[in-house]
Amino acid sequence: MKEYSLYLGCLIPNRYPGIEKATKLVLDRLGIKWSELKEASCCPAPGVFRSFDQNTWLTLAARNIILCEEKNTDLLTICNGCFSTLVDANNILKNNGDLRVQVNDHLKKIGKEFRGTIQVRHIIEFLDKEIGAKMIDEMIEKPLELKVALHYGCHLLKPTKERKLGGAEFPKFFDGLVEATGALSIPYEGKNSCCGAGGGVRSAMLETSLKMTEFKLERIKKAGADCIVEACPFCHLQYDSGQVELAKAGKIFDVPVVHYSQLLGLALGYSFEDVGLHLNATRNPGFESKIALLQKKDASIK
Ligand code: 9S8
Ligand code: 9S8
Ligand code: COM
Repeated sequence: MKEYSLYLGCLIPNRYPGIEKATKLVLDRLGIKWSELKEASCCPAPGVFRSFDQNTWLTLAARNIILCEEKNTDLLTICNGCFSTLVDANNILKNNGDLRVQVNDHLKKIGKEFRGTIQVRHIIEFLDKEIGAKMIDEMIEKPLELKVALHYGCHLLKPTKERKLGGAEFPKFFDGLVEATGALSIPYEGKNSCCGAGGGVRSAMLETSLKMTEFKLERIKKAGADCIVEACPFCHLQYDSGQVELAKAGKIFDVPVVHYSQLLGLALGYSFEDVGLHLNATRNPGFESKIALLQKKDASIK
């Protein structure tokens, strides 16, 4: 298997270091060769930088990609926003000669050049294609009988023409990985709609963004989910901190939020603290004791 450079982005090291730790534990356990992409900058965030200035966005993204080209590794992201920027920028620069010349002209000033030799991967499509749900299922030590409300997040699926990850309206690849941990991915209304955070909405219009989050949480709660699972720290932040913000207005949901790396970590036998779930703002003691109970069960009775 190839070697991968783990690109952490901004939010995970700064706001949810538990996701970073869980991802590293899980990659090691799955036998994936990885090293952290040091000296990387913000990807930069697609909904913000790309919307304002395409050339600046492309040049900064190219620099991050080049760091991987220099190490001769593919780039692995654990955030939908980072994936969106880096996979799109990589494709644009590989296919558009004019833009590549412009970007390389800027990069020459720091002695760098985009060559187009690596691929950008997102942990979910990567695990689905390179490891597979079946293999993950076989490695599980603590099957987690949980009802999961899965949130794909916009940037993992869209634009559909570019992502080509299979069934943008009714995708299944992430559900398969969730179910490999022993959980049930339950249907709920509005499953593919936005969490409310992206595109600068959380920073510019917090109230509007929270209305979108409330829309999702109402439906997730109604469907009887034990937790939300996502693979994007911005969605994680929006659901997790968003519930604290909504609670101030008397809207209580108490739905725990779990990044897929953390879910997989729990199913591989790592504790709640090992995978950093104690660092969430929204804590639900009922959920925590359920996890502890499920982890006491033996995998042989799966
Ligand atoms: S880096 Fe800077 S703000 Fe963020 S986490 Fe994901 S998107 Fe890329
Ligand atoms: S959903 Fe709509 S734009 Fe996004 S991917 Fe993550 S944050 Fe939540
Ligand atoms: C969302 C990233 S994951 S951005 O806010 O759209 O840039």
